[in-house]
Amino acid sequence: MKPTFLTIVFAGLFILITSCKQGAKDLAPKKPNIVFIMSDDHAYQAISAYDERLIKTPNIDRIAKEGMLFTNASVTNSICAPSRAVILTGKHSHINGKIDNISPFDTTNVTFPQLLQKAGYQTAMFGKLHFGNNPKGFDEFKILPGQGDYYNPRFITATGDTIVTGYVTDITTDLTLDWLQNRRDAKKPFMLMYLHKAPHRSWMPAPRHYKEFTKNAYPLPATLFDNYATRETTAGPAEMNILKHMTLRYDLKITDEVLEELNIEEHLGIGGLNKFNPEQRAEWDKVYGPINEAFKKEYGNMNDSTLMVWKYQRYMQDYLGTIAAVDENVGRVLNYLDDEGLTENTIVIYTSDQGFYLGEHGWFDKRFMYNESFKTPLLIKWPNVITPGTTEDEMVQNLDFAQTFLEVAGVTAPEDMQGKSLVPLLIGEKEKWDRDAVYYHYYEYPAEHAVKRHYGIATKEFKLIHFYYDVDVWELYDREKDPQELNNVFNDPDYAQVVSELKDKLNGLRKKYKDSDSLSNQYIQLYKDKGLIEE
Ligand code: SGN
Ligand code: CA
Repeated sequence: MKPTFLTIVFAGLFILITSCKQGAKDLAPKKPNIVFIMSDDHAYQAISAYDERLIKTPNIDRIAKEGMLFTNASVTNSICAPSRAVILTGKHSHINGKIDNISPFDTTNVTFPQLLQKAGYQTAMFGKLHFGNNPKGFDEFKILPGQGDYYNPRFITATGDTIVTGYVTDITTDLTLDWLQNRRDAKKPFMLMYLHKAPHRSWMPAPRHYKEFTKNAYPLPATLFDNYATRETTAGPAEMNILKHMTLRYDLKITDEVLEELNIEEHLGIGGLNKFNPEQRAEWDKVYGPINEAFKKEYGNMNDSTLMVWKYQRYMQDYLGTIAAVDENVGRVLNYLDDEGLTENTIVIYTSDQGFYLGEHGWFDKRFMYNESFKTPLLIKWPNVITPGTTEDEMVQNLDFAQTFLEVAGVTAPEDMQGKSLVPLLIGEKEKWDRDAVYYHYYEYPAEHAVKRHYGIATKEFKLIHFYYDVDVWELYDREKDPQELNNVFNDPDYAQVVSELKDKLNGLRKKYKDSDSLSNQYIQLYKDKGLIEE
């Protein structure tokens, strides 16, 4: 933390505290608490503070209303566990080693919770981590194994596993509130990571929401029928098209009986449906039974385009239904902070591990550096510090959280962290923010969804991407003229100058962040060593 800022915030808090009639024991200035809320695959398009077309999220929006909405926040590698590793370490994937969902997280990495714990913070984590090993630096954790289940989920704790009956989003919140209520040490500041599984595939809402959401119809995205022209060898082969790759059974909850009657063969399993108890199953069938009946009648008359629209609507109903519970539960936590008098001295962050496609380019899933999966929602409130209702369009990344939280706590960040503290933006000293480009690198290929390895640079105006390994393709997007990224202008002579400048800038960023072709080759070799690709 820069001394001037430290002085201002702590002096402000000191005045605030001493001016209350609380008595001498509370006179010491308090470091702010941090509540880091993250959901899994929550697209910014599905938060009404960003976009009102799909769903109302009043509780999440409240964070922006009372704080700051970031309109240009992105991830460095759009996939779950790598994003979490970047957040915890403040280092790019190629440095922290967690390049994909497959490789284990190297627990010798230094993480910000360890440093906060050492500095006197009480720390806790609840919900989805997805590392395959337990988090370090936490006084308490209850985490889902792997992806976790929507219904009756199992949690891993330091003292063994426990299965809790009910709906995962509600339970993750119950565990969080139980910790705040019963084990929080009022003498210490705390840092809480409250991490939702929802709205991850296979999108199973709570009964109170699927009854309501399955009746809804949603506006179609403009690029639902994208034909991938100018991106034939990159976007084209990806296996995440709603029509072609989203499954009727696993994703859209059409039963085996109906599929059999219609002569449709599918290989993906039934997902979370086998986790129901009989009461939950009966409640589910009451709503999804009639959907199955209707599909059985209509299927024969569907063509590719009507089936695409039907699938998109079913997808949105379940995906958005899971978000309704996330929003309600975020409200429960915000209300708890209010009721306990904690709001004033608590920073609340809402974000997602990455963005997601809600039918844009015909897709679901993420992984690409294209807009909807590169951009991630970010809302932060910090009473008495952030001016309420501020919108911030600077390019920030998940890479920046570690250094931000360390600065807030007055802890010097290790030299080798690669992000930038967001504190200048939070306190309105925008002139101190000098970043004009961000770096991205995705690795998990060959793998599910077939998104090829790529790295790239984004400025506010342009995006330059290099796809490699089994292709050697460059793409350039003019983000201002072509925000939907439909037109790759890399070979357009009008952009030759832009390409040349951006390539230089990209090389500069790769040097700065210590990424290189030889490192990329090492990570390819890792796949060969593991037998994930052939020699
Ligand atoms: C699962 C999903 C994929 C998803 C990955 C990664 N398939 O494998 O659709 O891309 O997780 O998601 S599923 O059949 O198991 O649902 S991530 O958020 O964990 O990175
Ligand atoms: Ca995710």
